[in-house]
Amino acid sequence: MKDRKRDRKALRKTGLAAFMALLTALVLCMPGTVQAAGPHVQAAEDKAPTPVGAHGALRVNGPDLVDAKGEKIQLKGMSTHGLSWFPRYVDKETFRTLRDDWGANCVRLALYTDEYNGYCSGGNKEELKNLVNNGVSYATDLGMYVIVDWHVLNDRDPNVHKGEALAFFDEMAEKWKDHDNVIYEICNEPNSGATWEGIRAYAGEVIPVIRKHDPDAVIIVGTPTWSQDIDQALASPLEFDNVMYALHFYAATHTDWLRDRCEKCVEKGLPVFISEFGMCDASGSGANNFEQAARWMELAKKWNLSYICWNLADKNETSSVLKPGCTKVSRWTEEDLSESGQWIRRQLRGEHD
Ligand code: IDC
Repeated sequence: MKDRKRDRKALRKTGLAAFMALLTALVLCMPGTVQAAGPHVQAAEDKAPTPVGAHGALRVNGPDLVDAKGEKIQLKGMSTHGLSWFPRYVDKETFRTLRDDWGANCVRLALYTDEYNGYCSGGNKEELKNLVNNGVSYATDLGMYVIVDWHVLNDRDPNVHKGEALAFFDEMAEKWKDHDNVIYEICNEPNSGATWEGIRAYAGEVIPVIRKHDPDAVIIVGTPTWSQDIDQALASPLEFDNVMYALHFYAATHTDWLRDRCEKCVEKGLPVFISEFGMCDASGSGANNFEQAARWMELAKKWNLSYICWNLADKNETSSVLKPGCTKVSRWTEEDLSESGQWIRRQLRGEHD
């Protein structure tokens, strides 16, 4: 599979190089066009590579996420809010602004399973799948990594909607199997009594369904207690390659004790992915605690942990990065951003370092 992808990629590259050479030769042979052609060809070469263009297919190596060259890579970006409630941010220009102005290399598409109008609770499945598919296409066009997030929350235990999860991931993985940029997150936050044993059993069924189509896709697995109990995953990890375990934090709620757990697990070799976090408390609202958030970011930097911020919407809650009532879906100014939005944009741009 990997070889097939590589061959295809090499072929594309060779084809493109040959085409560019031919084009350059043709243009240079045309009298009077040399002056005009020079800077144009130069400009095309100068164009910065996209994140996926630069890093290619990712895989998990020990605790690290690494790129096609085997070098460590940190994914950083934004999660959408629930796709059925805020579909308008599934927009190519939204993602472009996140990439070019915010410095994000990844977006996460949050597909709630059991909330109001969730995928398994009355939502329009075809419309929701279209949103996910469009999101993946836009991210692909822009050379960004994209996480397809099966957003278990109200359902508590991913086994509740396991049948639908199997059908969904079967369809997604078949559709996107040739894409190097798609990451599957198979259960956002098991909680309230959902055990690691149960999650393990669920993962043991869902992962093979994805791997049947895409043997080397990176897969993120949620952990008990709203994706905080990564120590349970360390005690009994899954027997699959290219798997990472989700750790979620909300900085005003989860402080030293969860950072300590995180560090201990990573030190022992557990691949951890912060696929959701907020600077406020676990309700998604309340006051932001930027001091605690900054400590989390230090930890992420130290261990090269990928992180995705919750949430890209203009909902009237602290964790939304746009001010309530902001109608723009892209090219936001500082005034369009909430306090959270201003902070995370600076963080992603590296301005806090
Ligand atoms: C919250 C949203 C809120 C929505 C609620 C639905 O911010 O607008 O009404 O979900 O139950 C999580 C979850 C994430 C939560 C978020 C804040 O993954 O879905 O979003 N949170 O509560 N885990 C910890 C916090």
